[in-house]
Amino acid sequence: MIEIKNRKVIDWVKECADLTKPKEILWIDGSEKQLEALRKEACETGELIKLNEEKLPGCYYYRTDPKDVARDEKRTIIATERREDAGPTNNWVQKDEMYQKMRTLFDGSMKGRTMYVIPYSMGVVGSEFAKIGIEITDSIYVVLNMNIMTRIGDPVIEELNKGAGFIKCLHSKAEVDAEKKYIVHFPEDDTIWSINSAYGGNVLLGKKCFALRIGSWLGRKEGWMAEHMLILCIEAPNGEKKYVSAAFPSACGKTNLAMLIPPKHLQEKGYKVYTIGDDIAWLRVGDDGRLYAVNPENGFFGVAPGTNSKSNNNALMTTKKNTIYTNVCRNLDDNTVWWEGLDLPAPTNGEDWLGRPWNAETSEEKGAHPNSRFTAPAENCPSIAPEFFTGEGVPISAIIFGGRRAKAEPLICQSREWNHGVFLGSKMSSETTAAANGAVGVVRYDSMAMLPFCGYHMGDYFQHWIDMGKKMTNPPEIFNVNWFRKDAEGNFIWPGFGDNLRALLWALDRCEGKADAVETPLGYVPTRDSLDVEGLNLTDEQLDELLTVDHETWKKELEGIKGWYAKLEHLPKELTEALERLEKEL
Ligand code: OXD
Ligand code: MN
Repeated sequence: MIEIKNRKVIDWVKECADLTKPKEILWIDGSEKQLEALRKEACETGELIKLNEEKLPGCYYYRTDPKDVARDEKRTIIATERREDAGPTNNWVQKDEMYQKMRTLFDGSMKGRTMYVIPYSMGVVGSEFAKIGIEITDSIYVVLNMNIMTRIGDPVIEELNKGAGFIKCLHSKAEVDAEKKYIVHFPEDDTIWSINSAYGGNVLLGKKCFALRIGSWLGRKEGWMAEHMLILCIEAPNGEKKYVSAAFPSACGKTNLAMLIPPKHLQEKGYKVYTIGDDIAWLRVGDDGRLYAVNPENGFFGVAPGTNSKSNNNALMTTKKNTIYTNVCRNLDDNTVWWEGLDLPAPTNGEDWLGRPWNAETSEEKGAHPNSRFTAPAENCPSIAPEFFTGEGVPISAIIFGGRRAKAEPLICQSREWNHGVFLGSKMSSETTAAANGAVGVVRYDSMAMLPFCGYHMGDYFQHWIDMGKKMTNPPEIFNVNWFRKDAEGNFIWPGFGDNLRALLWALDRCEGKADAVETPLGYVPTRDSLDVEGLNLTDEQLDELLTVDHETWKKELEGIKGWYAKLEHLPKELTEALERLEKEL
C-alpha cells in the first residue's frame, strides 16, 4: 500500500481511533490479496457465507439483523448550526449537541475489533466530477460492499497525497442496537457519522449519505446538482446517441429502466439502450450550456425481489459473479440464492432471510425480505455503456420524473419549459415501498424523489433547480411519467419494463420538436397516434385512460399539492405561480 502523507487524513484517522478504541487499524489498499483475506475471515466468523463457486463465482451471502433491513429515515439526521438550513423535511439536531451525543455512542465502539480505513472515490479517480471520501468502519461487510460500490484504495491515496479534500465518514456497527441507531450528516463539516446499523443504505456512506445528502449541499454551494437519478443512453438506428436521466423514488424500477431491453420490434429497427447509472447522478453545466451527468458509483445496490429474466435480465446477469447478496433466500440444495419473482425453481430445501428452514411448498412467509438486495459491480452489466468508464459526463437531452401512482398521473407529460418542469418534479408523489422503514403503499409527496436525500432546505433546493436552469442555454426537456396506472380492477394498464422505451422515444422526439402532443393543464401529453403502441393490444379506452388528465381528479390532487407546499415554509415564486396557473386552467 502507498504511504499516506496527507496530514489532515492522518490526524483525522487518529482522532477516530482515539474515540472508538479499536484493537488495530487496517488501511484498505484495494488489492485483491487483501480483499480475499477479508472475505476468508468473514466466512470463518460466519459473517458471510460463500456461495456455490461454480454457479455463482466470487459471490457471498449476508444477513442483517432483522430490525435493520432498510434505510431508517426517522433516525437519519441533518445536524447543522441552524435549523433553517436543514429545512422542514429533514430531521434536525443542533450540530454540537449531536456531536456530543454521537461521541458518547462511538466512545469505545470498536473495542476488540479492527478499524478499517477505506479511501474511496465517487466518480472515476481524478476525473473532473470525482470527489473523495474516506470511510472508517468496523465491518468487513462494509469494506467489501464499498469495494463494489465505489473506487477504493491506492489510486485514491495518491490523490489525497496530492492534497485532495475528502468527506470524513465514520461508521461503527457497534451493537447494531435499533434504539441507538443514528445516521448523521454534518454538512458544514464535510462529515458523516453512522452508528448501530449494518444495512447498506445506512452504512455504505458513499451512497445516499455522501453522493446525495452531502452532495446536494455541496452542489448548491459549488453550482452543480446531486440527484436521485438513473442515467441511460439510447442509440437510434442511425447510430446517434442521446442521454436521459430519470428520478424515481426507491423501488419504483430505476434499475429496471436503467438496464432496459428494447421490445422486439424496436430491437429489429436497430434501437439500443446502454446503462450509465441506476441510482445517482451528479450533474454540471458544460461550456456549451448543456447539462452533463456522471454516475458517481461503481456498482449497483439493487432490490432483488421481482428481478428475473423478463423484468431485468441485464441485472440478473450482472449478479452472476462477484456479488454480495443480502437478506435473500438461500437454496441449500446447491448453495445458491433465490427470491420472490425469480424465474428459477423455488427451493424446497432452503433457508429464509432470517436463517429459518424454508420450503416453497409449505412455508407461508416470504423467503427473501422485500428489500433484500444484491451488490454487484457495474462492469458485470451486459448493457453497461463505455461512457460509464470515462467519467467524463454525458449531455442530457431529457430529465424524467416519475412516481408510483395508481390514478391521476398520465403515462407521460412534458413540461412547458424548465421552471414548469421544476414544478412537475416538486409535486411528485408516490406510493411508499419497502426500501425504507414504515408503512408500504401510502401516497407521499417526494419532490424529485429527493425527499429522503436532500441535505438542506427543500425550498432552497427548488431555488437551486431554478438557478441551474438560468445557467443553461440549452437545458434538457423535463417530463413526468407514471408506469403504474391501474384500471378499475386494479390491474396495471401499461406493460412497463422494456416497453417504457416507447414513452422515452416519444420524449426524445419531443426534444426535437417532432412528435405530436395535446396541451393539458399539466403540460403536453402524447396524442393517441404519436405514441408507439404497436403490438401492445391496448384498447382506445385504455390508451385514453393512460393519456388523459382528468380535471376533477386533478382538482383533488391540487389540494394535496397545496398541503405539501404549505409544509415547505418558503418556495420560489416560480413554483407558486405554476401551481396557481394549474389551478386556473383546471
Ligand atoms: C436505494 C434507495 O437503495 O433509494 O437506492 O433506497
Ligand atoms: Mn435509490
